[in-house]
Amino acid sequence: MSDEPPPEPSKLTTSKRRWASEGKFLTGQHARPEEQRLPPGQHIVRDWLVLDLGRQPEVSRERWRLKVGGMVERPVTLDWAAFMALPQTALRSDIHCVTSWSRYDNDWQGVAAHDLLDLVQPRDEAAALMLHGYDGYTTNVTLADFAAPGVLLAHSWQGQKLTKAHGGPVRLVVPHLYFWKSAKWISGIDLLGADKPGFWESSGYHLRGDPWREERYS
Ligand SMILES: Nc1nc2c(c(=O)[nH]1)N[C@H]1C(S)=C(S)[C@@H](COP(=O)(O)O)O[C@H]1N2
Ligand SMILES: [Mo]
Repeated sequence: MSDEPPPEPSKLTTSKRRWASEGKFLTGQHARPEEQRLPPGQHIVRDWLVLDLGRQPEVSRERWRLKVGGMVERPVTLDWAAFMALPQTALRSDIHCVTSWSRYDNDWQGVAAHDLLDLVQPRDEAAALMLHGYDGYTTNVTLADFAAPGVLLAHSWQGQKLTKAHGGPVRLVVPHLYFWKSAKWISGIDLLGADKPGFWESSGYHLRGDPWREERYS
């Protein structure tokens, strides 16, 4: 769906592949989000860190498109105006990155994932989604995880437009899973009949990535 070349390995991606094979940051604990806000093995940071494959695509709001297709009744390609014409939602959530940092109380604005699903109407056979970024990144989520409350296609953070470094003009935010699921510079969403691994999930990271169950690695 994206015609960008596949991402080049960087120092960070090489380390992250190694951490998966060594099981780095694993505590072996389980927790429940209702009882424990901070998932096991995480620590709180105040600054919002930048993490990606090392290539930050320049995408203006004018050039940005979101193509949603696959197993849907109504495939769409949204431009900025069409995206902003969808219902707008404000949500506060915490970030949990698999590299062990968490950041509380992020105020997002954008389009709720379930409002996007209402627009495209997934077919009965749809079970999962592949998310694509303008940098060539891919990551998968199940349809149930995408439709969950709190999942947002965000264009703003703390009342400011999302910066390029953090995935602007639009990124996904999936607050109940590790942050690698939250695709930056989102360009495409493909609805699939079965779940399958994206970029990190093919390099030793968990297919689902629930932080409270410490689903860091596969
Ligand atoms: N398109 C794209 N999205 C991405 C990534 C990426 O490399 N490309 N990295 C993921 C990872 S591993 C993390 S931890 C978060 C980091 O988001 P941030 O840089 O805004 O903190 O983005 C996720 N989304
Ligand atoms: Mo990450």
